Amino acid sequence: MTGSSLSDILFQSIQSDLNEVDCVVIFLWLGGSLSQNFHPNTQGQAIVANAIIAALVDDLGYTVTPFGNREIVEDLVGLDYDQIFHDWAAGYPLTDDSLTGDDDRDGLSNLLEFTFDLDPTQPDSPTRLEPSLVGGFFEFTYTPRADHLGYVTIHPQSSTDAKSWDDIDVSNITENPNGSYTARIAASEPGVFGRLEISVTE
Ligand SMILES: [Ca+2]
Ligand SMILES: [Ca+2]
Repeated sequence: MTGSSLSDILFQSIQSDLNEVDCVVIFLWLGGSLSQNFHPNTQGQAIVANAIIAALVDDLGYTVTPFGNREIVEDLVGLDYDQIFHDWAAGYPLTDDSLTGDDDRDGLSNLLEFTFDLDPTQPDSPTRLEPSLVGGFFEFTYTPRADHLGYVTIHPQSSTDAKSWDDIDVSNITENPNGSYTARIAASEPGVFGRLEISVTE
């Protein structure tokens, strides 16, 4: 880039109208001539682009969709986003090595076995959240495998009817020193339900 600094270009872009800004930001960072010195096809550049997009959305109210994790890894970096799961599954003689496979028929999908560091070939007791009542809150503790947490997202949820579920607020989720997590649900009549929703982080 010569003649203009990046901040100058962004500043000028922000003075433009919405559509121009959308186009200029993507063009600038992800493959246009102005980005040639920025090695655009890297995960780092995508993350920087996301930071810029987030600023435009948060501060200026623009409608721009950030890159998803899978989009960054597969489309921009050219790697298999699911590689960490495939590597884990390859360590076992699985007939069905998909996320939903359950070779040992213990009711826990391979994704759950992966998340909680279980053996997908040995039946485990389906993990039950055993709550305790502490100060007007039901608490339950779970222990995911730490190095698998980037690939999976765990949402502790609560419900009053076991049909409609809400994410438990982060203020009621504590990471413990041993790597476990404790979620709390305010006790109420006639009762409450708790569960963990596990999904691949996209
Ligand atoms: Ca299983
Ligand atoms: Ca198992």
